[in-house]
Parts: sequence; structure tokens; C-alpha cells
Amino acid sequence: MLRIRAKVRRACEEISDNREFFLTLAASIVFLFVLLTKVFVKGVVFPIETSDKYIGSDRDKPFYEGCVDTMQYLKDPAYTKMNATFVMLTRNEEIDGVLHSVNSLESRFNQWFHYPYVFLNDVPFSEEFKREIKNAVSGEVQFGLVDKYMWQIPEETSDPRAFKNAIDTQGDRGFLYGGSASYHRMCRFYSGSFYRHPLVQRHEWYWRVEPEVDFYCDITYDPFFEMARHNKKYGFNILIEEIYATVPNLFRYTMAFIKKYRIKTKTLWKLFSMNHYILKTSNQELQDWVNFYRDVEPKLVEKLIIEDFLKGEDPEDSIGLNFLIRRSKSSTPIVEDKFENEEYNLIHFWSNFEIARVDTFDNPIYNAYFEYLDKMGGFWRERWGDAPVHSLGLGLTMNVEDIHYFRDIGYQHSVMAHCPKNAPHKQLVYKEGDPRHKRGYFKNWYDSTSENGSGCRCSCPSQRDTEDKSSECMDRWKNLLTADDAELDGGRHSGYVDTNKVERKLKQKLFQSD
Ligand SMILES: Nc1nc2c(ncn2[C@@H]2O[C@H](COP(=O)(O)OP(=O)(O)O)[C@@H](O)[C@H]2O)c(=O)[nH]1
Ligand SMILES: *[C@@H]1O[C@H](CO)[C@@H](O)[C@H](O)[C@H]1NC(C)=O
Ligand SMILES: *[C@@H]1O[C@H](CO)[C@@H](O)[C@H](O)[C@H]1NC(C)=O
Ligand SMILES: [Mg+2]
Repeated sequence: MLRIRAKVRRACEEISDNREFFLTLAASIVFLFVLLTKVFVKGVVFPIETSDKYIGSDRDKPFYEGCVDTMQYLKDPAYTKMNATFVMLTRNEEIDGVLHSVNSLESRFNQWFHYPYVFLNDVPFSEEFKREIKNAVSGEVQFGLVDKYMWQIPEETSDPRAFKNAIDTQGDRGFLYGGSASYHRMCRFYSGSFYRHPLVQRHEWYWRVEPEVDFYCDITYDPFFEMARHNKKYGFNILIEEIYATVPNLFRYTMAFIKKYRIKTKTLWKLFSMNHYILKTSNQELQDWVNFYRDVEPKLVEKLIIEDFLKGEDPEDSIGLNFLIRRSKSSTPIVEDKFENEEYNLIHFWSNFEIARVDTFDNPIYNAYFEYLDKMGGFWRERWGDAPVHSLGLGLTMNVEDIHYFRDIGYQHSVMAHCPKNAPHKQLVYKEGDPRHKRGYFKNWYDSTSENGSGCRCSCPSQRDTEDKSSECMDRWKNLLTADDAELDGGRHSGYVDTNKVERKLKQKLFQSD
């Protein structure tokens, strides 16, 4: 050992004037060290990513972790096939993307369960489209037309100039899809009409699918049946934040609706609403000033020092005078999107994947909510997506435990993907249910397992999981899962900080010598 060190030293002395060499050496050592710690001390030096953690509680957790023996599952006398269907709104031209989604869904799930499909379009489907679909699916198929009353936005005909102007403006300002009238129609249709379509109404449950999506894990149990068995009403797969520019007034109108119809929000409301009612106090000025926890101390310190100054006991008190001047010069902070002390945090369930009861939306409260929003014109004046509309609507009608996170379903749509780690010791051999879905040599070729994994035979893309990309959204969901009932408080926010208590503490600190 010593001899080696001496050798190294000698070698180094020989090139001691070669700084580049040293720098490279140092950089390599640091790089190696970082690499090793990252691999071996994961969780100590580098925090564990959300996708590696366990997510679940009695309120909600995966129905199964890992694979289920599907043949046995289907034979269980307690099992019944549900009154359910896939739903897809699409265009004739999108047939390749539609087949892509259908093949993925069949291969990963429906080849064992044979649920039917409903395809919807604002123009009739072509014979070719119908033929290709019928060849691909293992359940019944129905093709429906969306009539112009459901499809068109009323102002398109009642006020075409204002309509066109609004859409063009959004396009000019570069809002994603803002300049596309058909995108606005689509969002409105999925917000308030799809579940009222007669072909959808024939079912109790639906699973929304879009063209060009991928499923990465085998779904070896029946999600509809498990939803029913666990009293779930709405299932999601991805939770992300909306682009602000598309929904500037959505929350304001939602709050106005709540007020007008005296709606009592449910506990899910807390997933979407940010609280600005921080201080429990009757002092209105303080109330208006303090919108965040970080405002509490500075504002109370200011108040106490000024109060002390105004007692007039110390005429030389320049600190007190300075505080007084500062306060008189400053104005009440404006939180632009605050409405009745709440603000939308832009979080929503990404609604291109949904497994839900049809009456999740087809009920008096949600229907009235949609009608109200529709009248306010946000589906064309702004570009309200069906996802934030669904989510805020769910906040009016659902409790946290009514919602199910399908964490075990690997799914991707355009730029977003969620794909779980595989569950340990619960991977079974793949058995095809339909000869069209032979997997041949790759049939048991899937990702390695991990302690907190929930997936069955997942083969995930290299893309970063949305759980990690939008981990703040997931953290909020996790907090709701583990919060105690009192904290959820029917979704209502209330002043959390006891002003008197904080003031007492601050007084001690500030005026200790007294
Ligand atoms: N029939 C029909 N389907 C549409 C129209 N616009 C959108 N869609 C469908 O609505 C779904 C969502 O549209 P898409 O453009 O994929 O939106 P994105 O997923 O938000 O990018 C897809 O299934 C589309 O096929 C339309 O004008 N007519
Ligand atoms: C599994 O999750 C728990 C709790 O979230 C965490 O403490 C543990 O480190 C996770 N395991 C792995 C292998 O990341
Ligand atoms: C399925 O549910 C729909 C809507 O509730 C109902 O009208 C229909 O009769 C049900 N069909 C079957 C086969 O139970
Ligand atoms: Mg799409």
C-alpha cells in the first residue's frame, strides 16, 4: 500500500506542473464519488424519488399489487362482469392512432375481459374505419354520432363574430390549441356532454381512451368491478398542473357557482384549492395582509412594534418610527387570483384517462355546474380544458375516498407517462386470452421489480415518470390520503394560525428586557 502511494506521489511529482492533468484527475474522482454515492447511498445523499415511494392509505391504495391469476379471478363466483364500456371520441383520419390504442388496450387488458367500445364522432364513421376497428377488438362495438346540439358551442351561431374573434385572439397569443375552434368544442363536449350521449348512457361505468396512447403493464383484474367493490366513483392515472393562461377565470366562476347554489364542497376540494385564510383574527387589516404562512411573523412583528411605539413611552424610539413610516407607505398586497381567500392551484386529474361511473358527472350538481360554466362563456372566451373542469366539479361532489389512483396502470399520452415499478414476488407467467395477442419470445420480458412497486409485467419507457416530474401534485394527494378527518374538514379551509398565541411568543422575544 505504502509503496503504491509513494509510486503515485513520484508519478505525480513528475508531472506536477501539468495542472490540466490534476484537474482532470480531481474531476474524475469527484464524478466517480458522486456516481457511487448515487448508486449506494440513494435516499441518504439523494432523496428518494416519489415513484420509488409507497403511496397509499385506508382511503385509497392499489386494488392489487402485481399480477392476479386472471383465469381464476374470472371463475370466482363473487365476480360479475360490469355494465361498462370504453369511450373514445375520434375522427376517421385518426384510425392508425385509434388502432394503436385499441391494440395496446386489448393486449394489456381486454383480451381477457372483452368489454365493449363506444366510438363517437361529429361526422359519421367511414365503413373502412368500422371494419378495421371490428377486426381489432374482442368486445362489441358501437359507433355513434355526436349531433350538432351537443357538439357546437351556442355562440358559434348566435354570435359568430365574437366567437371567431375570441378563438383567433387565443391563437394569436399562442395559448396551446387556443386558436382551434374544434379543440374548444372537444373540451366542452368532454366537460359536459359525453356522459349524456345515448350510447354512453346505456352503461353504468366508462373508461375513456384516446388515440395514440400506450399501456405498459398487464391489467389482470377488472378495474370496473374493483371500483364498485371498493365504493370508488372516479379513477385517475396522472395528476398535473394546468397552463394558467387557459383557465384564468375558471376558479372565479366556480366559486361564484358555489356561492350562488350554496354548494357544500367535499373533502376532495382541498386537492385543488389553495388557502389564503391563514390567520384566525377579527382584525380585517391583518387578515387582508397575510396570505401565506411566510407573512405571519413579519406582519405581527410590525404590528407589535408599532403598538409599542404608539404607547409613547420612548420618544427616541426610531425603530418604532421606522416601522410606522414603512407601514404607512406600503399598500395591501394583491393576490390577483384570490377569491374569498382561496385560489386554484391548477392541479387536475389528466382526463384523457378516466375510469368512472357515468353518474360521477351525470348528477344534478355537476350538470348545474356545467350549465353555469357554459353560460359564462369560458369554453370559447377562454380555453377551459375538460380536465380542470372535471376536477373542480369532482371537488364539489366527491370525498377523497371516492377517488382511486390507478398507480399500477402504466399509461402514456403524448408527452406524459406514468409507469409503475413492478411489484416484488407477484409477477406471474403471461397467458394469452386471445390468439391475436401472442407475445412469443418476449412474453415474460418485463422490468425488474422494486420494493414499493405495484405493477404487473410492466415494460416502462425511459421517460421520467409524471409522479417525479410533478411531485408537488403527488405530495398533495399523499397528504390528503394520510390527513386525519378533522384536517380534511369537509374540504373547508379555516384560519389555521392562532394569532394571540403567536403574538404572545413574539412579544417575549421582542421585549425581553422589559
Ligand atoms: N370527431 C372528432 N374528434 C375530435 C375532434 N377534436 C378532437 N377530437 C378527439 O378528441 C380527443 C382529444 O383530442 P386531441 O387533439 O388528442 O387533444 P389532446 O389529447 O389534448 O392533444 C381525441 O380522441 C380526438 O380524436 C373533432 O373535431 N372531431
Ligand atoms: C419504499 O417506500 C418507503 C416509504 O415511502 C420508503 O421509506 C422506502 O425507502 C421505499 N423503498 C425504496 C426501495 O425506495
Ligand atoms: C346498464 O346501465 C344502464 C344505466 O344505468 C341501464 O340503463 C341499463 O339497463 C344497464 N344494462 C344492463 C344490462 O344492466
Ligand atoms: Mg390526444
